[in-house]
Amino acid sequence: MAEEQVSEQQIRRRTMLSFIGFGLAAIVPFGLWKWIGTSPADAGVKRPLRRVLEANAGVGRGILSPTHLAPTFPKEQAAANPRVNGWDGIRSAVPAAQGYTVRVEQPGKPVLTVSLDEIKQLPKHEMIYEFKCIEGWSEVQHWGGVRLLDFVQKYGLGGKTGAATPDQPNNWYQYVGMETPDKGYYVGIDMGSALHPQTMLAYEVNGQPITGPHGAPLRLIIPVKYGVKNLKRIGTIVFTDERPRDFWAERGYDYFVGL
Ligand SMILES: Nc1nc2c(c(=O)[nH]1)N[C@H]1C(S)=C(S)[C@@H](COP(=O)(O)O)O[C@H]1N2
Ligand SMILES: [Mo]
Repeated sequence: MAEEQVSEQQIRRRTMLSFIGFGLAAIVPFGLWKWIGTSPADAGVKRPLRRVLEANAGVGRGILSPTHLAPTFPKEQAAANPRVNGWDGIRSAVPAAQGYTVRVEQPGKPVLTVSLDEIKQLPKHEMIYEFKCIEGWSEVQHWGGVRLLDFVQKYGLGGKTGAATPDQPNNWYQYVGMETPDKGYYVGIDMGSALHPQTMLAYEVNGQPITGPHGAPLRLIIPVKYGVKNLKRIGTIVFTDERPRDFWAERGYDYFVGL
């Protein structure tokens, strides 16, 4: 099936799911609504509502599969000067690409240090897709780097025994957490989304090394999530079953912010 047809079908499916969501919202009895209103808040969101958000994230995960790919575009459509948004964790001097290392942690394993040069040994992928910020803008952008999936395979990461593979979810750690070197920005991502074939450790934008404001020398590009999860300037990567802290979830946004 052509890629365009696939995405249209998925859009229809998702539209249907949101209608079901609205339909359910419409029949929530008033008593229940009052109960929601009087229950304690969790990160600024009433607890029953937070449960709904998390259930929705579950629905999202169900739809997510390696066959669900974000649409891609020809190079000519990519923004020449991609928009910049968000400076948390990247206000200090831009680290040099030369000699840059990422710290990788996993329970019961010694800390692993991987250099950018080593990461660049993995197969390079380029991707032109529509980056979406939760604040209401989107832009077709051109990123280059390696698949996070290839990275976990190469270094035997993400699984309770060995590397996490897409077909063995029972072996996965549930989350990957990422932080900037100064810990000023941090995200948590469910493993299914992390292992998606379009999720990338990116070191290039428009065929050139990533610039400071876009997260030099290495950032996360994850098309199945809104911009907030696309952490710039990766310092640490952690695989864990404990939900990693997340900068914007702590400020009231949905934890999963899936697309
Ligand atoms: N370190 C860091 N990464 C970040 C942010 C940030 O403030 N600090 N903002 C996020 C948000 S909200 C968006 S929309 C994207 C924007 O990426 P860009 O500046 O390359 O467009 O980065 C994400 N990653
Ligand atoms: Mo954003």
